[in-house]
Amino acid sequence: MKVAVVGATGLVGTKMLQVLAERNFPVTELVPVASERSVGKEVEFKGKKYKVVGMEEGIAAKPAVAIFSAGGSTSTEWAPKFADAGIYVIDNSSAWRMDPTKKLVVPEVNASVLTKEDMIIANPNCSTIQMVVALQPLHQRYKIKRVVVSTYQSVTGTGKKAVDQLFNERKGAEGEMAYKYQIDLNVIPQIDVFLDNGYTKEEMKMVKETNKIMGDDSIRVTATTVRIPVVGGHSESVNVEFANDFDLAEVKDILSKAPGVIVQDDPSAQLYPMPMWAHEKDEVFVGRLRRDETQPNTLNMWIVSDNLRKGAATNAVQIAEYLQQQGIL
Ligand code: A2P
Ligand code: 11C
Repeated sequence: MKVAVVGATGLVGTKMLQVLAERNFPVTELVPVASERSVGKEVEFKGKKYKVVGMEEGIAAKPAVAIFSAGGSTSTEWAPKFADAGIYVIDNSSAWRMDPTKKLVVPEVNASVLTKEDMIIANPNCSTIQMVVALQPLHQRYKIKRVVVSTYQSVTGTGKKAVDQLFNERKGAEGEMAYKYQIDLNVIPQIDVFLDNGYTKEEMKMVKETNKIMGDDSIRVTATTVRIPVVGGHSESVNVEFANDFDLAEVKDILSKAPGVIVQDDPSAQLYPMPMWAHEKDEVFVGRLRRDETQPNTLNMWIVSDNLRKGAATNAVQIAEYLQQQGIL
């Protein structure tokens, strides 16, 4: 299958190429697409070099599917043009996520909503993806009423410029600032811009996207999203109130059987998920499972995942795999 990766020179795009190769997605020809600045540059895929092309040429190449990670404005402008040419688009930007005519998909949770009519499919935000993968199996059993989440997010979520800022600061070197403030030896309680309600855009993405993916607007979500000087993955402290009571051993059992989840939870061995271990893995790691003793039917948990993989590239490739399994691609 001919596959285009739009934004192939970026941090997520590069990860897309890696994940497509690792998972042996049946790519017969790769079409790497980026901005005019990168046209003619080469990217490597499965030991072969491919020349980067521009948007028009990407469409003219007629790939079966195009996986976009080139920012919201690029997706807004170009995804419909690819779709009009009969190319399925899996879009990692926030451009189409809340559009009621587009599906927002985490395969472990709601792949079944997809049909062959869905030419533009939205890939959710990284911090939402890892949370819903862990919440969905518990929601099915105990019904979630309310979620309170605080995140500890990797600088890789911002892009290469932020990774450079962190390591420049660590070396004491001058460089461009991705954030308004120093990130090394600091914690920044702001991800993306502030909205009128005093929350950041990232926080409201976690609220709205969770309801849409889980198909249940009755789940109340409140979020505080925070940038920390870490690479490798996002971590989340999640407090979940259920309608029904739960048994902690059963919670562990449900999560350990849930698709895409690995339970790492053994206080006696000081075992819990950490970004250091989640880095370069495709799964969502869950631990620190314990009852919230301040109110009934409430669980505390700690969720970690590689934001560039399950939070972006892996989830997008899994959507493509699903389309292929269904004979849509
Ligand atoms: P380029 O490398 O040519 O700028 P990141 O999120 O790591 O910054 O990567 C963004 C990706 O999106 C890059 O591959 C970038 O290409 C691509 N991109 C940015 N703007 C455009 C655009 N207007 N058209 C096509 N690709 C774009
Ligand atoms: C971050 N979650 O960690 C952001 C990055 O909507 O896809 C991804 C933004 C998005 O900064």
